[in-house]
Amino acid sequence: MKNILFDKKEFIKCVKENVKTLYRKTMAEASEQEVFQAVSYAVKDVIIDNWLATQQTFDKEDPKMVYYMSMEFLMGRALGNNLINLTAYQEVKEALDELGFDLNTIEDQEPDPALGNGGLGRLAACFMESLATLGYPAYGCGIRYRYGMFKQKIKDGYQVEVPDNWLKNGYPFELRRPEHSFEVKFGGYVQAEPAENGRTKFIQKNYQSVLAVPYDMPIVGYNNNMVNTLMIWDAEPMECFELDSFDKGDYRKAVEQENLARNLVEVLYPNDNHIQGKELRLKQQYFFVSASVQRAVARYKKYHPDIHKLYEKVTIQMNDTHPTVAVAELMRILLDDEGLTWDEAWAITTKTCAYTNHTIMAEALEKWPIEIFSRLLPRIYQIVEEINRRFLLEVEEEYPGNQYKKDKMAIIHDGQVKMAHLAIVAGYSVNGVARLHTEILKNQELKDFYELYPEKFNNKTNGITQRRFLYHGNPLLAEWVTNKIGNDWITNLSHMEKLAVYVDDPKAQQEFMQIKYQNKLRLAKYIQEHNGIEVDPRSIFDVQVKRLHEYKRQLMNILHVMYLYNKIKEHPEMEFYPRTFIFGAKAAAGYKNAKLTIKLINSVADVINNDASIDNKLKVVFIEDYKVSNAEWIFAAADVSEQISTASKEASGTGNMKFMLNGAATIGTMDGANVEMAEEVGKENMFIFGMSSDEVIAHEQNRDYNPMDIFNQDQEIRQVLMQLINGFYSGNDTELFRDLYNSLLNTQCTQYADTYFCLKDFRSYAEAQERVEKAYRDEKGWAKLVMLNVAHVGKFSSDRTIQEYVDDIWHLDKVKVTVTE
Ligand code: 26M
Repeated sequence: MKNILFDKKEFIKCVKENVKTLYRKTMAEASEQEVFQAVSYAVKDVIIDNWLATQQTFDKEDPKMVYYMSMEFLMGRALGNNLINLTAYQEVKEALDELGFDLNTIEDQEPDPALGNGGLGRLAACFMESLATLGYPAYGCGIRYRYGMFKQKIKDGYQVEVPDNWLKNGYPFELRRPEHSFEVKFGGYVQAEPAENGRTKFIQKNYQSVLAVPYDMPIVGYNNNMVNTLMIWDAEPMECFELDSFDKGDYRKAVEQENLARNLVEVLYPNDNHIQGKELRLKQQYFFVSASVQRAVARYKKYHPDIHKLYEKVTIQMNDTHPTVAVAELMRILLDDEGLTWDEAWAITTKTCAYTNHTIMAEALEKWPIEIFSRLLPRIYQIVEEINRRFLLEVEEEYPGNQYKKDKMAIIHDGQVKMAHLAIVAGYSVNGVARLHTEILKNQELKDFYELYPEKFNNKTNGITQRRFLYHGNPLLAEWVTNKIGNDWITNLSHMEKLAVYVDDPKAQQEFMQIKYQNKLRLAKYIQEHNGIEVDPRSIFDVQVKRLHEYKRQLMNILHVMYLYNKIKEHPEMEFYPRTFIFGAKAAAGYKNAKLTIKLINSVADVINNDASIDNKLKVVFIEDYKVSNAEWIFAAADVSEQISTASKEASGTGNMKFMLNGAATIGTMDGANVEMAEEVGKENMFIFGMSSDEVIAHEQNRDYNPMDIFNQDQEIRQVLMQLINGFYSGNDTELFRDLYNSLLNTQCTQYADTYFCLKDFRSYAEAQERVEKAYRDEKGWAKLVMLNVAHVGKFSSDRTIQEYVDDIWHLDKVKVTVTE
């Protein structure tokens, strides 16, 4: 392909020009941040041509589009991936070399756009990238938070949250689009007025409103000229005194309105799998959903006269229940703005909206108090009430006289609006994110709905983009793979299978492990620079990086480290392969046990890392500020991937797949997508342990698990637990870790002790870790095992996931973009 746009000379000229016009500087005077900006604007120039061409193709071919609505898009840095997808990474690297700059260092200047918490937000980002790469027309719809996920500092072993002002230097890859702004209304009341056609008109009065202004970010497809759009909405005050005529001169209200705009998009809620029912959160949800649905309908109407066929050109995917007000907002637009009847509007809405469930954790199921919901969104609430009324008639028809069913299934019940029920009733598709998760939804959590609407339920096992998590994150391995099997894997990960012929080849094994070693060196250097801890790259890098949550059981991991330490101290002569336990995790700011677990990890690290007597056999590292950019390096350097959630609790997991792609072996439970990974690579090539989801669910239902039994019977476990409360890791402060101790053993503190079965699974976990060590000692066997993992990772590309969404849910056609000059 001709790449005149990345003619090196031209590019260098452009960068120099940008440095001059942006900063009135020469290259020699420019800072790395300024060079980053200049390079990014040069890259954006190229993207803009493809972006324009893509939009023109959409206008011409009029394809169906998916609007992927998500409160979170955890994009990570754009520069490197844009270059990769433009197939210009190498040229630009060389161009910068000539200018005396290192591309990696320049990439490092970009803030991580962290408009998401974890799995759900990162999945949205992978999906956007795969959609563009596969050539499917898509809009991502989200919020342009001023502050994304907080930055994590560790002070004295504790997490400290620092605001993430990602926009402070300006973000070169966004484009403000004020011409596509929309008004979004909150509060007030609804007035019913007779309309000319004999129907009733519903008019919202005395409301406050904000102006939603979209910023577009380009989503560059791999080597196909396609550039889709992520539109993230900013809130601006409506022109100050442009109040409803009713409110003219109401100064206090004008000020309130301005404050509303300021607060609305200020910050991402840093919770993962936990809700608090805060009013501002509901405002954020309605804000971006209303603006996005308005924009989708406006775009449709520009080209199509008949609103009844909206679903032929528009499909809305709701990323969890967070954007579920989309259902009612679309109904409102169709009823109130388009003047359709209820039945007409409902027929359209229920063919347009689809819902993805990401969790069965009870505390993450969204419920809004009627008081908040109806006060903030009075018209939307009326519509939800009517949806609920009609739905309950349907339930009555199916289960006559069964009040219990109605109570259980109602959208509005017990003073609350249940968003999942609304999403299921109004959606044409309900999907889980891994096979096991979908089965649990169908047979347990959403059983009633599955029985009523079996045809809506389907599974879409998650995936990840190999362009970021191998090509960009692990260039050494990417190049090795390409040398062995060609580069088809970049757009079709199932080609990785072809590596299978090399797994017994000693030379290939050696090359593979040498690359792993190089990546371990790279991470060791990062850890030395950022944590001041020296780690031995020849030790086993055993890694658990993910949000901190009790169900993910970082606590079980660190208890096991404490157990190993005791063993080594007691039996110094024991054979033990040196291991570096690496953690990275952010805890929600108000999540006490999660934060205390971080402190425990750091305290254990302090003791163990400073104990010269154990001969560097054990090291513990907590990597500060785990985020997309350092994740890429961490996956590349891992030997062992910890995927140890209590079975049934982790809907899918996606980190598990990123480790697998980078040649790490998984120690894990039969949970989420681990089950399917084991199916692909064979259980014998993973280190599976612990209770099955059925066993966990049975214990939960029978309430027959008592961790005290284990405490009483198992001396080594008891020793570890006692060390939580005898000051062993806390400078004799016996109270510091008392809450963790209590969470495991004391039924007075939580309803059930050890809710996540850390002690129950402990022995099985320790035994699996012994198998890991044994396997690692066998160098050839290990190389073969991890190479087999890479060879069987094909299924876990988000390209495969997206193709399934397209085939089963969205029904989109591919678009081909050609760029003419
Ligand atoms: C809700 C209300 C208020 C504030 C925050 C939230 C909220 C934010 C994120 C609730 C849940 C959130 O994310 C859940 C999540 O990340 N789930 C994960 O989704 C991944 C992608 O499908 C799965 O791989 C993980 O297993 C699942 O835990």
